Amino acid sequence: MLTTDDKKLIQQVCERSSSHLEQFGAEALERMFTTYPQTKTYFPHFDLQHGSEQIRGHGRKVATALANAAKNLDNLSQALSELSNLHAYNLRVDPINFKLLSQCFQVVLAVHLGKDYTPEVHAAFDKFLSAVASVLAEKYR
Ligand code: ZNH
Repeated sequence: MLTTDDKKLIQQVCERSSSHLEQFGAEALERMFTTYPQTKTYFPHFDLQHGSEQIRGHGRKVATALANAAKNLDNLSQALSELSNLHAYNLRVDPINFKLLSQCFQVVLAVHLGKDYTPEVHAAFDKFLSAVASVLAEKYR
């Protein structure tokens, strides 16, 4: 469960990152593709070279979805319901991968926030990204 303090930290970080959504999203994706190459199999139609238009565009979409979720921390299921359908019924991404991307997002935040990426921010994002991942996985059967 996210505490009131967690929610504040998440929203502060998202506001601070709002002008870098594409960059942070793309960096997280590139990090995921390099660190966990098996994740590339979901993107056979993408140019996965560093800085490609598709990575940047998709990075922006994913990070924007997260920023939007951060504005709806009290009703994540509702806020993410369309994305949840998409991942469960159309994309059929193995939910294991949500953890991998979350991990990569944390590292990107740590790199950019530096000393502001405190253990408290880390803990809050860990809970937030896990909550997002469970919503995205909740319609699988
Ligand atoms: Zn995902 C898509 C979000 C994870 C895979 N995604 C997508 C989108 C979004 C997202 C927003 C777009 C949609 C539209 O267009 O409508 N994701 C997301 C999030 C997350 C995710 C938030 C977490 C956190 N995904 C994921 C993973 C994977 C994926 C992990 C694998 C690995 N997605 C995907 C795909 C797609 C998507 C494949 C499609 C792309 C294209 O464009 O084709």
